[in-house]
Amino acid sequence: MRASRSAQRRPSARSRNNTQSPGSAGVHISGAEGIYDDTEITGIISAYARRALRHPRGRPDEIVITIEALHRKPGKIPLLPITTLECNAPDEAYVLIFKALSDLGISSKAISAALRVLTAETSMRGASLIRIRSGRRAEPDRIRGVRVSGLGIERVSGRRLSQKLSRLNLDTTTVGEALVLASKVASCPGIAAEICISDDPDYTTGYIASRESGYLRIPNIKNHGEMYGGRVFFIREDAAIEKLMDYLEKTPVILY
Ligand code: WAQ
Ligand code: MG
Repeated sequence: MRASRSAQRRPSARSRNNTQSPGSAGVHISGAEGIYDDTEITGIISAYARRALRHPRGRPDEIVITIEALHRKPGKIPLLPITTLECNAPDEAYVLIFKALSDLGISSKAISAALRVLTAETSMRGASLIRIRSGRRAEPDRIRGVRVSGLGIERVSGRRLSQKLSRLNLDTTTVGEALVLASKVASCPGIAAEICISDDPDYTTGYIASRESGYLRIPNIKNHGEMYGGRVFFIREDAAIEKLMDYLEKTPVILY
């Protein structure tokens, strides 16, 4: 699902959230994807529509829902373990981010480049790819970015995960979907780490994820009310972009 609002018809959108960029299809409001059994499809369509129509980023004027059959049997990949770090403010978050990402072998140049993307006025629909040493951006389309798709969670693991998240008093949809996405991304050859800040103004917890560190939640990564956010995948200096994008966007995987 992707939901957007065209800035032309709603000129107030620009001053309200500044997320329009020239030449884009409109202001990105919301997106979501998953792998489901056919009996679940009608239910998930209405859940996605409801989510798009009542989104904290504003009301969309276009919602596109695409349903595609899987032609390949999905690979099975384990979920990353979850840890919540202690963090009380964005300043503290930046210290944690530099420490955690440097430990994963990412240069300060690349970390600074990522933070520029994540806090830019224009949020992207997908993720930016940043090379771990040079800090160079590598995604072919800087407005769309790379959109991770073809991912879902195995039914029993899904149930177990929501129980676990409810016990921890966490928002199960947001955290569950982020954990599934981060686990697929971390399994991608060529990716060293990911950093994410939600673009929702009322969601202030972000994360860093990698195979080595697991899924590290960072509360108060941004202040309440901020419209910026995004995702950056740190890629090895010599990573082949086409292969990487094929895995992230097209290769189906089921997390367990
Ligand atoms: N593929 C690539 N990038 C994406 C995708 C995707 N499928 N979905 C979202 N993004 C990018 C896009 O740039 C969005 O602007 C940005 O991520 C943020 O998306 O454990 O809600 O859906 O409590 O707002 C983190 C949960 C929640 C932390 C993240 O992201 C926790 C969240 P949002
Ligand atoms: Mg969002």
